[in-house]
Amino acid sequence: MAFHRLKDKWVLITGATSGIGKACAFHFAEEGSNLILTGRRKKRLDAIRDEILQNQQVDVQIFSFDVRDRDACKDCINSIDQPIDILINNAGLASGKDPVDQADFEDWDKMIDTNIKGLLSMTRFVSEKMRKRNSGHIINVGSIAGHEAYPGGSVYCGTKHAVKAITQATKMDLHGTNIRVSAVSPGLVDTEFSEVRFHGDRDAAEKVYTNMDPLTADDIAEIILFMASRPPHVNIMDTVVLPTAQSSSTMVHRSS
Ligand code: NDP
Ligand code: 8X3
Repeated sequence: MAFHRLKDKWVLITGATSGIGKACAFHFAEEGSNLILTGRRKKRLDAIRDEILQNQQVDVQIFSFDVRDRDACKDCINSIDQPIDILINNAGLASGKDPVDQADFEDWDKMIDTNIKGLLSMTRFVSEKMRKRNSGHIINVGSIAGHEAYPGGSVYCGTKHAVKAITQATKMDLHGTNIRVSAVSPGLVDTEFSEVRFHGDRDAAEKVYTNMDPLTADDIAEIILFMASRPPHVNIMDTVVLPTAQSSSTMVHRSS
């Protein structure tokens, strides 16, 4: 255990069934944090909870719901008795990479409703409680796509630019409280992200990470852990983190 400040804290992670959210679950549990894990795939949540409970002396609660369902977000937060010390707004996706004139409207709705509105709903319900306690930390998973745009990313990049703006405005809305608000903005991370983006096309997904060393979900979880474990007077606003082989959204060095 490296970060004593996280022991016994309650950490709610959205999108804990895979990738960055799942890695956060294991890393925070190792630090002695209690977990509230959410995502749509309940079997995965069950399995992750069981594995953590076999290895760590922490409490783990699971809630299976879609963050696009605002009532479900509200029901989840209202049914949690413990104070949520840290909210990790991680659930999100890219769906498609088509030019704006050819893109699919369903893809757009999925990204906007999950990455923006889902994140906002969770923030709305949790921050209300945090303000009453004058304590808490909201950590939003943004992206390099929130700092720059790329072809085929009009809506995904738009949603992540929104996450950047929402993070900044949330910090301002909670100005004068002890609540911290942060974002982490990764480049290429090897998770299920690309498989989801390309609608299950594994070949297309694998090409994204071919002949280069991408970031791992653990790399990002460690940064989130670092943010969350700073002393109460330290608020990291954002961290842009790229693989060494990546210099911008569109510049990726491949070995052959
Ligand atoms: P994964 O696809 O591995 O994980 C995404 C997680 O989000 C899953 O747990 C999924 O759970 C959850 N999720 C997606 N849609 C919903 C929904 N409607 N309701 C509830 N949960 C949902 O990808 P990553 O771990 O890479 O993605 C996590 C975050 O990181 C996303 O916000 C992504 O935009 C961001 N990011 C990813 C990068 C990358 O290169 N991988 C780089 C920069 C940012 P379930 O399907 O069970 O609901
Ligand atoms: C995910 C990274 O470059 O695919 O946010 O947009 S990228």
